[in-house]
Amino acid sequence: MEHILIIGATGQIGSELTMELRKRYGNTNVVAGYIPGAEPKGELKESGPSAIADVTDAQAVASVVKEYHIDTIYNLAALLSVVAESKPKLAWKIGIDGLWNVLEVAREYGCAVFTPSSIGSFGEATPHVKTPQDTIQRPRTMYGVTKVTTELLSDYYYTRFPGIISNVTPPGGGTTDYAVDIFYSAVKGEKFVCPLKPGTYMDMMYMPDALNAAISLMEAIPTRLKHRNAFNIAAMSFDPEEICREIKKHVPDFEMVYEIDPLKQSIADSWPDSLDDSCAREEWDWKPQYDLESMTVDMLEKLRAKLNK
Ligand code: AKB
Repeated sequence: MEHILIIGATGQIGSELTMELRKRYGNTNVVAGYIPGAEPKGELKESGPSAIADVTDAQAVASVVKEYHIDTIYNLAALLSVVAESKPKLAWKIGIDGLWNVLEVAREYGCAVFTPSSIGSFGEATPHVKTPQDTIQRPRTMYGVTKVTTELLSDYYYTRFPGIISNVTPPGGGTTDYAVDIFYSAVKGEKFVCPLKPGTYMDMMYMPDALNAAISLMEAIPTRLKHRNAFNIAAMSFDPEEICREIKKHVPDFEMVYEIDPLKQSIADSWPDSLDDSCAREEWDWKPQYDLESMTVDMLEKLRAKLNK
């Protein structure tokens, strides 16, 4: 990886991945791709080049790749699960037509591509506990359909991300987002209204581990990889009760009540409770650094500093 383009650089993962790649590969070698209306700001804007790179416009992506001699593309453009249910056509246009454009440009210019899949690529019929690397994938959500199609469309490498928790850019429109929102409520001293039932387990990951996964896989030794489909990666699995209990250890007055959102609940119920990530561990030494305990400490500390609490 010498010259890298991040498509979706101002989104939840993109904003932090761009800065991490600039740290590792040099500021001028990492281009922050964005769409009009979501321009980079602050450090993201000042620290390196940025360019309009809308996945729905193949020409625009191709001209950025050409201008900056790009050899690696991280394609992070997507609508998250809950939003995709209300805008299925747009979810397809961005997730699949967009990916097609990226793959075509990558083929023409000889670029490697990373594009994330998700626990959303699984469905009701998938074994929910320790979900195997190779298993049944018949999701009923539009988000899931685009993620399975993404996996089938591409021979490149990618990972199935769990819910990503970060203290920098908030996510928008995901089923796992409650696990980010809960920290903001705790730090602001507000009661948290949880949209999912107790006992709803999902895999989650702290952002530093997600960034490491995305970069390590692109740096992996190809001959060690036995799998060419998306890798399961995991770090922790918890339900609303467990994360609430963990936060209460540090914020004893914290309160959580339940008001179930039927759409989010049905999506969460169709997703695995926990993934088996042993193939990623064996084939490219995947190993997360954060568990629920250490993530909670770090999230609360960073959010308190950010929100001046
Ligand atoms: C979502 O909840 O939609 C995402 C995901 C797990 O892919 N965070």
